Amino acid sequence: MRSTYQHLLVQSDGGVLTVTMNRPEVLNAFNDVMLEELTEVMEEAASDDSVRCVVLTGAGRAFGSGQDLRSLAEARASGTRSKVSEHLQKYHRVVLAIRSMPRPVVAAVRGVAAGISCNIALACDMRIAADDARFIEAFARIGLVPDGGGGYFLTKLVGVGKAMELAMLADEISAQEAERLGIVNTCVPSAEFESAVAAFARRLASGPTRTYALIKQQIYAAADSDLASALHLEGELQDMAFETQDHQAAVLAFLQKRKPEYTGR
Ligand code: T3D
Repeated sequence: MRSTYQHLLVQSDGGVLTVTMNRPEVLNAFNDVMLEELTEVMEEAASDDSVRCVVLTGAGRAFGSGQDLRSLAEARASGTRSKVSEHLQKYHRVVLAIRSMPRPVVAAVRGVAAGISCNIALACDMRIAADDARFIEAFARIGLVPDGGGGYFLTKLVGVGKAMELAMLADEISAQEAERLGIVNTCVPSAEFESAVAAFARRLASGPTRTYALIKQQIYAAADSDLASALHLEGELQDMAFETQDHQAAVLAFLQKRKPEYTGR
């Protein structure tokens, strides 16, 4: 992993990789450089055994404001803009990198998460929000459909009717409402946000990492399959979990009345 990026801050500590989108002057709107850098980091983290949890967050007062509309308008005016479905493939690559990464990825959302930034937060495995967070499927406000997997993620998280409302009306939802709807896992007071995110990430980073990778595979497959297929996959994944050192050491620790220590192997 590189030591510096143009629009990201990347910091590794105790197995937690914290990736901060860093264009605060435009509320961390995505330009192509930031999107490419984020994709690079997520793809590299997936094969880096020292990373046991990834936290994605934004610098300053926001998580992110979606696609940079100024660079979009400039590219359009200069005729250098590719077809939008081609441009979207770049976003799809980062969404798929997050979903397939064999590590838990947590979005830590402070302030606004709008447009495709909102949907990248939804692509993460879990979300922690500060109580000032707000989520906006802003697309319909500018005549677009939710992209970056938004239609898929929203439907899974809140169901068809609510997804329809959030996508069509594009109203802002508060952190508290997002927690009630199941969009965020937990909402914490702003003053406690950083310590709550750090504690959550540290806990995940000191868990049975290989088993977490299997759980991630299991939960996402189950969301898209029938019971018979889910039960079949469960058996295959449990065969693998049974072989991990963390499983075997944790059983021994239980029998010896000790707390287990997970090495991630
Ligand atoms: O390219 C493709 O592949 C298509 C994909 C599209 C994906 C999408 O994400 S579409 C949705 C794009 N995003 C939006 O439509 C949201 C636009 N922003 C807003 O509606 C508001 O800024 C917010 C509701 C997010 C926040 O409002 P507020 O009042 O807290 O902040 P603000 O004053 O509007 O913004 C602060 C600054 O950030 C401001 O710049 P200034 O005036 O201080 O120089 C504003 O222009 C800038 N900014 C905010 N969002 C964007 C942005 N600059 C460029 N692009 C943005 N998306």
